[in-house]
Amino acid sequence: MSLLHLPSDATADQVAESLQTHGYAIVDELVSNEFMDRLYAETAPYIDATPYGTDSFLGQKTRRTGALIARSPVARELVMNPLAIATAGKFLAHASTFQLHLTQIISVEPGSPAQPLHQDQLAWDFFPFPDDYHIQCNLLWAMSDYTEEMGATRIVPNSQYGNREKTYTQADSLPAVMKRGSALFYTGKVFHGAGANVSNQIRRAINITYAVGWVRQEENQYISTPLEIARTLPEDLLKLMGYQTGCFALGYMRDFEDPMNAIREPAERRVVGIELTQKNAENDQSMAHMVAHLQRESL
Ligand SMILES: O=C(O)CCC(=O)C(=O)O
Ligand SMILES: [Fe+2]
Repeated sequence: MSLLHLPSDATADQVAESLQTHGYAIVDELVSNEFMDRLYAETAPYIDATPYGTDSFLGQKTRRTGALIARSPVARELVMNPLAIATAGKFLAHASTFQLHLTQIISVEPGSPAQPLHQDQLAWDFFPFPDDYHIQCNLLWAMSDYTEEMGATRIVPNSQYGNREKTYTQADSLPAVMKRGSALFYTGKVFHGAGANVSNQIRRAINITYAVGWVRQEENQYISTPLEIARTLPEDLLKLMGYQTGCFALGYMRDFEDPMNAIREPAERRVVGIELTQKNAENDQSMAHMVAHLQRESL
């Protein structure tokens, strides 16, 4: 048995459907080798300088290199990949907004044992999110080929619902074998983990994850990306990094201002508030969500 694959022209609907049903989707060769060459060229000095993990979860022969918005313009392109963004938008549409949760190159080096199987959503202090509330849409983009021997990420198919009492072993999991440039999409609920690397090559992936806008981000984007760099970035990327309210009022600055004011002081300060919310509802998903809620509650 092997995991399901979708072709590179798969639609966001297909990927979101597979996430909903199976907890994962592998999209083959979504970006080119040449793209991954450029990503590696930009990030190699940081990867080389990254220490190994300090425990068996992070991997004592695994390097995790972050701050990729600040460090790599090519990584920014991947964060904004149209299929990733459209899928996250659909899959997390029950929330007012979604945001970037982390950017991390994971280099699993030869001799690295398998990572314990886990659900990524446990990062929020082990809170038992209900089965029908998805909190994350995650991607691991293969920067090297992904073979079982090299430590391809292992997925426990269909493990995302009704599993509170269950424990899984490596034998329940299957390797996400894929070519360089392919993307493994997976939910915050599905059990998975890096495989053991029994080869003599490095297994490398870039983990880019998105979460609903009301939770704390795992990688602190405001500290990881210095303001001088943030000021050079496009607005859609900045919003995704957290320079927008996560839902009504969450994340405002100073006197109820839009956090984008920290990046670009506009002639007229943008503020957040219900009236403004109603005015902006047509072009802003977060605002539209809030207005619908206010109407339901007749506030
Ligand atoms: O590197 C991998 O294959 C998976 C890593 C992972 O699941 C994690 O660090 O949470
Ligand atoms: Fe994980």
